[in-house]
Amino acid sequence: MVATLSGTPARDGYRMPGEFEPHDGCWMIWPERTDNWRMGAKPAEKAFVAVAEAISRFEPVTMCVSSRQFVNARHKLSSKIRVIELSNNDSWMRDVGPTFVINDKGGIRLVDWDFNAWGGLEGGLYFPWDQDDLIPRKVAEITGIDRYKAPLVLEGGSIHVDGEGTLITTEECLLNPNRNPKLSRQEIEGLLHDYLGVEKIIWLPRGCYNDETDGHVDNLCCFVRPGVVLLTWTDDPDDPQHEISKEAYEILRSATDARGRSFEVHKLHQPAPVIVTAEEAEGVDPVEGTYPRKEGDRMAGSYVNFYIANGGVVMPLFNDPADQAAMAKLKELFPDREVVGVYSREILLGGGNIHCITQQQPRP
Ligand code: KQY
Repeated sequence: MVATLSGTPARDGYRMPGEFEPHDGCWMIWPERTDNWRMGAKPAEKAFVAVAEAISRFEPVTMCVSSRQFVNARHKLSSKIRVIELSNNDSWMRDVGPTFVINDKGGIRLVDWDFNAWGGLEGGLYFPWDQDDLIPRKVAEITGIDRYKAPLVLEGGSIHVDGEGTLITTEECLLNPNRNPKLSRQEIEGLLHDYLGVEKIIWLPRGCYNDETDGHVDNLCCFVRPGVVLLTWTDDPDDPQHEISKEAYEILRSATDARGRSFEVHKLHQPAPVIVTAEEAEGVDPVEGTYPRKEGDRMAGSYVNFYIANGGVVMPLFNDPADQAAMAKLKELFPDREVVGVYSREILLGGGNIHCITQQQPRP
């Protein structure tokens, strides 16, 4: 029987490993809701299949699917991919899934955060979110991995760790009153320490321009390995992203990590602004009172939103002139991994990208 543990990972000797450490596999959720994914989610399905197939070249992939979509997903995914039925409200496994923690004795446990759909009734992105909130508990049952229940609203995309005590996040998200209004910055830092085993937190002010998650760090910057970070970038001073990236760059350049190292900061030049077309906006089913996508909306396109797999990196492509330079940069920074690009505009139209729809299960 799977236990709900009463201590905390830090006290029990567990830590969240960096994404670049070895994995046992990757978890994803099948896209379905027609008020987020255009044209009945059919174009998004193709993109999710491409991501899952790309990752499955490097490590096992589990696709979680509602009962309504099980047969469809099973048919469209290759037999290498495990397909299991799991209720959900949407398909952002990075944010709704568990965070796995490991120790140095071969142990693995998971952290189950509170989830409120990126802001609850104060700017959240959908209601209800009850099935998403149950996912970590169900993953614990499926895998037999014991679970810590953390008293903190947190999405996996709002944090990145180096596995050696350092965490990067944004104030825009973690200090947003729509997440944990009763907790101070110090209390949030305390919980990140307790549940992830981190010692030092680097706070960047803002995430990417127009990121509807309230500035998740996983679209802005990430660790390549301890001491080396990658930041989305534009040289165009008229682009609102310029000031955001410059501010983050300066903080990262002057910061040190938990081990006292300065960061090597690499710039990853963003694609041209990704603008929603009339056809794309019209393909999304309207929700009562709101229209989820409008023609002319700018989506938060960034190459940083990639997934690091065992021996591979699966990165977003936008059919943009900057695609090849971004891929070359990732090949240079990850010389021991194969870099695979997936055209991911359809995922971005839903509000995120490859990192947001995946969650690694580390190898203990
Ligand atoms: O991590 C993410 N980028 C999730 C975004 C949710 C968008 C819902 N429309």
